[in-house]
Amino acid sequence: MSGNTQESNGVNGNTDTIPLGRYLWTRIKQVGVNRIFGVPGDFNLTLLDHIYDVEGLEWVGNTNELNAAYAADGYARTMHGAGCLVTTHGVGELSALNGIAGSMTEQVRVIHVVGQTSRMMQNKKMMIHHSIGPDPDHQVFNKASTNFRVAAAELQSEQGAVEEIDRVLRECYVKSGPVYIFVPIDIVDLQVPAAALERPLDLSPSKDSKALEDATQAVLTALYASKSPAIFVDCLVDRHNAVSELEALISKVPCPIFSTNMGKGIVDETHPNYLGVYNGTVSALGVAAAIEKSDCVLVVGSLASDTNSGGFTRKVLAENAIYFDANSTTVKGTKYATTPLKPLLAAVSSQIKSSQAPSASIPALPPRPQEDDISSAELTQSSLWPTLAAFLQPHDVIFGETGTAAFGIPDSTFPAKIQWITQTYYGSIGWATPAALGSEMALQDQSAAGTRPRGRTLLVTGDGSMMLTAQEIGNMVKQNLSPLIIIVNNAGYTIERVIHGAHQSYNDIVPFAYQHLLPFFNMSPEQAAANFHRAATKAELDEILALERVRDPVGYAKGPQVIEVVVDKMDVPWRLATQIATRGPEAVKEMTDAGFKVRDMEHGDGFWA
Ligand SMILES: Cc1ncc(C[n+]2csc(CCOP(=O)(O)OP(=O)(O)O)c2C)c(N)n1
Ligand SMILES: [Mg+2]
Repeated sequence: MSGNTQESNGVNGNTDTIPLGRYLWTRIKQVGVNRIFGVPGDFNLTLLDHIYDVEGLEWVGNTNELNAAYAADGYARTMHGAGCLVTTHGVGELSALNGIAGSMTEQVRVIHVVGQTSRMMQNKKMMIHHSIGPDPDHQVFNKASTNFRVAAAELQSEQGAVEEIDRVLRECYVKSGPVYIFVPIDIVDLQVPAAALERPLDLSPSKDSKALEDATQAVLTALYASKSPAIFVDCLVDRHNAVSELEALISKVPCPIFSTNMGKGIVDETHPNYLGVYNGTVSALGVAAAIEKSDCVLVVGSLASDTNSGGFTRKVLAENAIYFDANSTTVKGTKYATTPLKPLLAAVSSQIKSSQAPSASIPALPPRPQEDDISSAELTQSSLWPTLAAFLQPHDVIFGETGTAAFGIPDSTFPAKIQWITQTYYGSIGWATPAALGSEMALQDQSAAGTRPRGRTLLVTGDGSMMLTAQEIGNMVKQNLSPLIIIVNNAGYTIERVIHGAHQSYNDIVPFAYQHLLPFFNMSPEQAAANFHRAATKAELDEILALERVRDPVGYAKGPQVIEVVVDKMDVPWRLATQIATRGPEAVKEMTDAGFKVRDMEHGDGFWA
């Protein structure tokens, strides 16, 4: 931050105090947020006014609050910083809550600012609109989000408000999760001291040097004693901004590297030591054997949900593992607390002595068996994902929505420098579309700041998921963003069909005519026709992906490109069928009776038994 008071706190005039609303937005801008998502309401309007007074901060606005929460989540993930949304008392904040819950469980930094009723209305329990019943407790909505946030500033006075705002912004970064800032409407324009804005917020985790040193030594001792180390990378490495520290460690310990479904792309998948996704029994041939024989697996940033661990079928024993978790480290069963991931990885990689570091050979994996439908002219799940992976370019951000996409994409190997974003643990369908809007804005901000080349955003979503949040495509058109929106049209909820009720009507959906999406959102008919593409065969998809405006939608700069890909409703990626098969023989019988193909996991002599 500069030492110039007027510039750095955004105050027009050298005053000692500024309105609380102005303080809030200035601080939020200072921690790296440039866009504010949300929906106006009469309890946040005057608060929103102050956004326009902060240079470089932009109001985006969304089509509903759930989408705003998803967009803030996507912005945060792509920025590797925080996202922010504003909602209004009750109706707005509750609508956002499902999105916030996803950010909570997936450890994404989101700042949720809520414009509340005035303190007088709250104290008198007035029956103000959006409240619940007679004699309403206006804080009932605040209470509802207690378990979905890492911190909250429940402002009730301008006194101490500055400290509270600063405290929760720090918590957002350090704990990597959502925070709430509740602002009763009558305190928005009260004056607070401006001086704090001159002091940059410390956003790095507090260090316990002794704990870090103890854990580092324990890690090094275990590593030096190991004969066959392996590195297993998961998504929390990215979330806790420890990717460069991990890369430093990888350069010092030559050994096989694996990722998870959610951790793909963090490690360069073209690295000669990278062997693929380890997902328990739901792994490509040879992968499970290669990691499970290691006597020291460095499990980094693990988020071991069922969907990210092959239905809990991983077989890495605690006595053969070092867990580098967000805030603690467990070395072969002994836990060290207060060891944040980033400084710990930095300490280990800087202290490791190359002369003592073990070096493991990299096994050759058996060739990948081919699906039996590989020669089909029609588009299939088996061809779609490798085709899309081959289309990726360095610096792209690819979103895989919950559904066949989230299970299909992990089967492909990415080029270097791809950011893969999926919400595979929380799995709230509809999330990916607004999140992709947030990502596009983050990519714009980063390229404007020169911190990242302008990659493309690829949104890969299902026809079922698209229905929940399709309105946000209108916002993409309005903002002239350039995502590639790839919609898997398989006539319904295929991922649910493969779990149960393959032919039940509850797994059918409202069919959309996707060619009308862009014109409906007011793109001109000519432009919308040029930006809409449909592929039912492999040849058609190849042709679309070769188009200049699809390869370079950012350079073309004429709004989103929509690519509808048609696949059979009973076609599923082998990883998904195999994941369901981990539930046992009855699940396999139900799938095969319904007509799905299930891989023979026992013998591994082909994907399709
Ligand atoms: C908000 C929400 N509602 C319901 C579900 C249950 N659900 C999980 S996946 C899915 C269907 C996804 O269908 P689609 O997007 O078409 O993907 P496909 O598997 O067909 O490719 C549903 C309904 C959910 N995860 N989240
Ligand atoms: Mg579908």
